[in-house]
Amino acid sequence: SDRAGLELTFERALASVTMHYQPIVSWSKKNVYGYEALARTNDPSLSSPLALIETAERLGRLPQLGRHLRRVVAATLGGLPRETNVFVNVHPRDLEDEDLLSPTSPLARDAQRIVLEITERASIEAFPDAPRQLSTLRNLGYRIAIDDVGAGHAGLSTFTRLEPDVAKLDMALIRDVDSSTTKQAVIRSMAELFGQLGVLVITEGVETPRERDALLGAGCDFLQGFLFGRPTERLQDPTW
Ligand code: G
Ligand code: MN
Repeated sequence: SDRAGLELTFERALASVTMHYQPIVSWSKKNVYGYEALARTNDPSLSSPLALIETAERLGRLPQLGRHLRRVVAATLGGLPRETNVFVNVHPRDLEDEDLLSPTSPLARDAQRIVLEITERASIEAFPDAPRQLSTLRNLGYRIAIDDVGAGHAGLSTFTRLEPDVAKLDMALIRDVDSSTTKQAVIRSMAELFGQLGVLVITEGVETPRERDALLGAGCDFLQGFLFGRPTERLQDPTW
């Protein structure tokens, strides 16, 4: 059947997943604050992480996908410098998975260096237990980031409700920020607000020196994007 075929494709894609790591830098310190783990498959029919997630959703296998990805991260952590933070994407629905919430899961022993990124694109408001689950994760030592801020449901209520440690500003806000005084003003006020709340701000998708300079001018310091390094399987030093 179609379903059996899809199951097979999904299993094959899952088995081919590798983790790639992209640096997040502090410009002022000229060091790597952390790496974001990004899944890649070399399966032609399910090559993008998004296609993999959509298929997992259709098959009701989202928990299996999340568990597998976190296992691959845990298995590759040893290749990263000890002192760096590792950013791991989790689907809001993963917050319901006992494997993630467990103190004996593969990632838990390294929780102190793990920042779990929860996307704001899928409304986290639809997950009423999220605050309780996030506090369980915090008690295990993880930190929490809200991903793609400014792209989706980015309500400020998300921040008062979830009290994350980190906000990752979406690359749509960053793109051509150097030629938009509006974007600069929005980012400057977000950087100020989050600074006052004690939330660390990371800007994603920085591609050009002009974007970088505009972000620095708007009060940002933690930067991620192709300008500093692409996601790669073998760690590379960032380009400054
Ligand atoms: O949703 P999330 O923010 O986790 O998505 C990160 C994605 O953005 C990754 O697939 C990564 O390859 C991509 N990415 C990272 N840096 C850049 C960049 O500078 N430009 C573009 N276009 N994409 C980037
Ligand atoms: Mn992310």
